[in-house]
Amino acid sequence: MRRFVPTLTLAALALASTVAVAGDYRVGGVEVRSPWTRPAQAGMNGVGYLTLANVGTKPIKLAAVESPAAQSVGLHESKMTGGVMSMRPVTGGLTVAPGGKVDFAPGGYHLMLLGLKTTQSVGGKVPLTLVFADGRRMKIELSVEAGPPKASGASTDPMAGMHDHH
Ligand SMILES: [Cu+2]
Repeated sequence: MRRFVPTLTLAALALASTVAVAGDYRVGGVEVRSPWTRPAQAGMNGVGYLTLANVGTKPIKLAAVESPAAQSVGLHESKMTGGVMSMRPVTGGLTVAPGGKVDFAPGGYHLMLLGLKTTQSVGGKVPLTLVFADGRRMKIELSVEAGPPKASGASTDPMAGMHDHH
């Protein structure tokens, strides 16, 4: 039995190295960082944010997003045009080049959770499946937060300042 010990140790190390930070996900060349969403009532729409990074050697293309917690999930992009914020669906998927990343963040790309089936409260989790063009499916969870989980100097979120006292 003694010869199995090194194998187990290596397996444990390999497992540890794939988990960068709590709440982050990595499958193959795809890394999802800081997935989060805001509190919202059942029946309302929710908004999901995360960073999608390509740490592999081939382009990845996010084709669709599914969630058992919503009627449907859309890929949206917010744009400021003439002082008015509007959003539109992203059609044809979203491609991330090797070494690149796309930030889903307030004021830009976001996941629109249409018709929430249950109320999202702070501290809760919202399950989500990212579906890639090559058929790969990646299950993640958005953590329900009152504001962006990481302080960022150049936040475009008008609500961000209201949560600074946390
Ligand atoms: Cu939207």
